[in-house]
Amino acid sequence: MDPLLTTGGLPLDTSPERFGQLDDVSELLDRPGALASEFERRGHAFFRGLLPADTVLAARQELLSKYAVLGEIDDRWPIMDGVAGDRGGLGTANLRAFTESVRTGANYEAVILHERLLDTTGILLGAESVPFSFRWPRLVRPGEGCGFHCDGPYMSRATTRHLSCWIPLGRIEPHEGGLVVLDGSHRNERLAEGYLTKDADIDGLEWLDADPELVRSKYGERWLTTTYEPGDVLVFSMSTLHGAFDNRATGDRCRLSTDSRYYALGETPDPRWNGEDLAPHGGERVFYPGLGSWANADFQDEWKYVDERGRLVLDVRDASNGTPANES
Ligand SMILES: O=C(O)CCC(=O)C(=O)O
Repeated sequence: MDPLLTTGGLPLDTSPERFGQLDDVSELLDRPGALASEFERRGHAFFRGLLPADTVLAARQELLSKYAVLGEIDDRWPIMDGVAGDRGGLGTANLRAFTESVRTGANYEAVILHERLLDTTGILLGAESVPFSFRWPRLVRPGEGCGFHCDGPYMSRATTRHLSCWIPLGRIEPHEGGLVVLDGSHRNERLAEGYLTKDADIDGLEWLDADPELVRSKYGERWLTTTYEPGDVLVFSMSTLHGAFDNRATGDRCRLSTDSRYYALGETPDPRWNGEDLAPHGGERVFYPGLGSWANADFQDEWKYVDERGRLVLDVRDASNGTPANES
């Protein structure tokens, strides 16, 4: 029997009319016009093996070794297995410095700045592709996932000629925390006229409803995912609704992936994520996903307050309904 797929603890209906597999569109790479039209039509494009697997696995090794320094990864097992640790160093580490080091590692950059990725996103953007200054590497611990949302309200303060790439840094089966997109959602009028007109910071957005069946029936057709392999890349538009399955991997393994954004050369990108001295979502915060579940109120599922020395403030402010993982 296939493992249970859940989002936010709720089971997903995997009957064929509600759930399916992502189609690999790699064969369109030598027909740029057709590829761009397909992306426009579907709101996403999945490429199997776009990047060299060894480049991706070198990034995995680099990132997991860094997370092991915090005790996030237990190196009594092979680092590459990504087994969750006791997080013993998390309370005292300077997370501002740590997250900067993760985002700027040479092997990590070799993935998100890879020529094949820039060329491919360039085809989809219809212009030379420029990476956003900020990047979003993610370690997702057992039990954690990502709520449903579109990237538009978080990324579209300036140009709308931009897109998101989600890249697994290792093999990820759906039940191990794979990304899931809602087919048809990018042309859903209800989203276009409501949610997608908002600015996440100004309007204080949280995740959309947690119930996958409710979200599917309101905004789209079928949930799509796959078993991701190192080298695969999923590209999606700012109006494509997506989330990630809860990580229910055996052996306490973490999911490691990265998401990054690219815009068309000549456009002005969202200043929240571009330029120097960024302070995303205001205040003293670092991108450190997980450790609890707050429906993303005040961005807390992904952004954590730190003190003046970069140390995690575990009791995240205003987490009135939150459930920090260490209190469960
Ligand atoms: O990897 C995840 O858990 C979520 C990624 C995501 O939401 C994104 O790439 O926009």
